[in-house]
Parts: sequence; structure tokens; C-alpha cells
Amino acid sequence: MALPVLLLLSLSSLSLLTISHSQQYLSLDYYQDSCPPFSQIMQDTITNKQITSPTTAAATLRLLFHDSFVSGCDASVLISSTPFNTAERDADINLSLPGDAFDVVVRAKTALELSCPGVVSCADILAVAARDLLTMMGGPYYNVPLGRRDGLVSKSTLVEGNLPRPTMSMTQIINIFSSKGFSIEEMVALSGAHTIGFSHCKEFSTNIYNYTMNPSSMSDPSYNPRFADGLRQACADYHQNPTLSVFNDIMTPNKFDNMYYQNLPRGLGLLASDRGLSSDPRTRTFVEKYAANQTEFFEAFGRAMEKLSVYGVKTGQNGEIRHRCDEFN
Ligand code: HEM
Ligand SMILES: *[C@@H]1O[C@H](CO)[C@@H](O)[C@H](O)[C@H]1NC(C)=O
Ligand SMILES: *[C@@H]1O[C@H](CO)[C@@H](O)[C@H](O)[C@H]1NC(C)=O
Ligand SMILES: CC(=O)N[C@H]1CO[C@H](CO)[C@@H](O)[C@@H]1O
Repeated sequence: MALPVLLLLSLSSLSLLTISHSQQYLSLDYYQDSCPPFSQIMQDTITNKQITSPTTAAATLRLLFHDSFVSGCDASVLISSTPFNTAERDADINLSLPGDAFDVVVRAKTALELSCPGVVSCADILAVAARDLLTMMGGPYYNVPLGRRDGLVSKSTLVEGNLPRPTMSMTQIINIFSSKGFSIEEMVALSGAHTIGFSHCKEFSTNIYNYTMNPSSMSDPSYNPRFADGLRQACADYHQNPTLSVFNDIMTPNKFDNMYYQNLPRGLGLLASDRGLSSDPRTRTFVEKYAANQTEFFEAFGRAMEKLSVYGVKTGQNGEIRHRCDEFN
């Protein structure tokens, strides 16, 4: 029994070393000489895209999260499936990853290939796009060190167990984040991303219809009852129309602010995993802190996003610089 345990311990400390080693290759001015217009092209692309499609910011933030938590921030989520490989983006949990996020990365890549062919990775584009879009929505600025290389593997089978689902218990969600080195406080801060964007009815339908734990009112009693009524009406047709969706933050859906945390104790959190943050004693104190002080939230969110953006990056001889973001070279 002792041997496998030792082996596990040494393997996990080894992978921690590799990760911090990789990060040493990253730098803020990575493209200064090889692609001077990098920042300008990113800014122009994301501004145009966000103005024409205001859902892009939330979509891109979620895409970065899904990319990074499955085999590191290596653009593996952007790869299209082929007859020989079902890629990460076609895992069932990705069903609703919206096209706008893929599109903004492809647009930036196309523009960058014209100015500096073969230089900028898709993984760097996704990380910077998420940061720049977030600041456009009023969110905090944080550093995104550059020099990620694009991954060579993308498989739908690698997704399960690496991403949280709203039906998971708080312990399961905490475990997913901690297995990647993120603390409970960092998990709570990152969940503040749900201050923008929306969720499809099917993600919370079991909490509003025929809720078995509370047959008399039909909905999860942790909801504000009027909010639950509103959700039932908004989602009434979701079987016929699976695209029906609801804002994650009904108070200020298009502003990146701390309203998400103020909503939670009022029963206005949309997903079960959102409402759970204000009922679980392990997470409640952080919810209260961020609800009371937006500066505290922005600082914690910026630090956690900077950490998320470099999670499991590939540098040096690992990976490649893709020619197209949806295909390996
Ligand atoms: C803590 C556990 C989390 C769970 C269970 C969770 C689950 C979900 C679900 C089910 C949706 C709705 C997807 C849809 O119906 O289209 C969603 C949306 C979203 N999530 Fe999370 N999420 C979590 C954490 C995060 C984190 C850490 C981030 C980013 C840092 C994030 C960013 C987003 C964004 C921005 C949206 C809105 C997407 C859009 O409007 O296109 N989530 N999340
Ligand atoms: C709820 O349960 C009733 C009775 O079992 C059923 O007729 C109805 O279709 C269910 N509603 C939903 C939304 O599942
Ligand atoms: C909010 O938090 C910031 C950063 O910790 C602090 O400087 C500020 O005084 C706090 N504001 C209030 C109203 O407590
Ligand atoms: C955006 C995207 O690629 N979504 C895919 C997620 O996975 C489903 C299959 O489970 C595909 O149909 C979607 O196209």
C-alpha cells in the first residue's frame, strides 16, 4: 500500500514543478519584437466584435475557463472534431459554448497571420481576448504574460471530471478547483464571472419544475419565490425551444460588477451552484466580503484570473504555433 501512495506524491510534486517552470518562459512583452502590432490588433478585433455581438465577452470568458481547466490553457478547446477524433469542444458539457467566442479568436488570428505569420499562438489570443473583453464590460485589468504554445491533443473524453457542473455538490466543486491548485476563496472569486452572461433553462430546470424536495411549491426553496415564478414563466417552452435562456445576474446583466454576490443571499442566484455559495459555511464569508466591497472582489478576481490564464501552459519545445486555431498543423 505504501508504494503507490509515494509514487502519487512524487508524481504530483513533479507536475507542480513543471508548471512553474513553464511559466518562467512567459513574459508580458513576448511579442514586442516578433509582432509589434499584437496588442493593437487584439484591441481592434475585440472592440468591433463586442460592439456588434454583445454576448461575446461572457462567451469568451467561459471559453477560456473551459480551455484552461481541461489540459491547460493551450487552445485545445478550439480544435474541431474530425472523423477520427471527437474533440474537446464536442463534449456534452460544451454543448452551449457559444460561437461568438470561437469567432472572435478566429478573427484575431486571421488579422495577426497577415501581419506576423506563424508567430502568435491561439492560446495567447484566447487569454488576451478574455482579459480585454472583460475590461470592456467594466471588469478589472490583470496581467496576461504571453508565450503559450498551442496543444497537440484535444479529446472530448478528457473533459469529464475537469469541469464543474451546477448539479455537483459544493464539495465536488471545491475538489475540482483544488485539484488544479485553486483555493476555496479563488473558486468563489472566479464564480463572480457569472455577473455577466446567461444560462440555458435546462441548466436549472430541475430546480424550478417538479422539484422533488419541495413538491408543494414545485421549486427549490433556496430561490426567492417571485424569482422562481419568473423563471418558470421564462422557461415554460424550453422543451420545444432549447435555446431559451436567462441572465446569470438579473439585476445588472451587462455590467461586470459585484452584484452577483449581492444577489445570492436574496435567493437570486440562478444556478444551484451559485446559490450554494451563500449557504455553504466554507464559501459564505467570501460571498459576504465581495458583496460588501467591489474593490475586494475585483482584486481577488484579477489575481485569480491571472492564475487561471497561465494554468498548465505549454512553452519551449512543447506544443506548436497553429496556423489555424481549429486545426492542428
Ligand atoms: C464554480 C463552478 C461553475 C459552474 C458549476 C458553472 C456552470 C455554468 C453553467 C451551467 C453555465 C451556463 C451555460 C449555458 O447554459 O450556456 C455557465 C455560464 C457561464 N460561466 Fe460558469 N460555471 C462555474 C464557474 C465559472 C468560472 C470559474 C467562470 C470563469 C472564470 C465561468 C464563466 C461563465 C460565464 C462567463 C458564463 C456565461 C456564458 C455566456 O453567457 O455565454 N463559470 N456556467
Ligand atoms: C411535472 O410533473 C407533471 C406530473 O407528473 C407532468 O405532467 C409535467 O410534464 C412535469 N413538468 C415538467 C416541466 O417536467
Ligand atoms: C474596500 O476594500 C478596499 C481594498 O481592501 C479598501 O481599501 C477599502 O477601504 C474598502 N472599502 C470599504 C468601504 O470598506
Ligand atoms: C461550440 C461547439 O463546438 N459546440 C459543440 C459542443 O458539443 C456538441 C456535441 O455534444 C456539438 O454539437 C456542438 O457543436
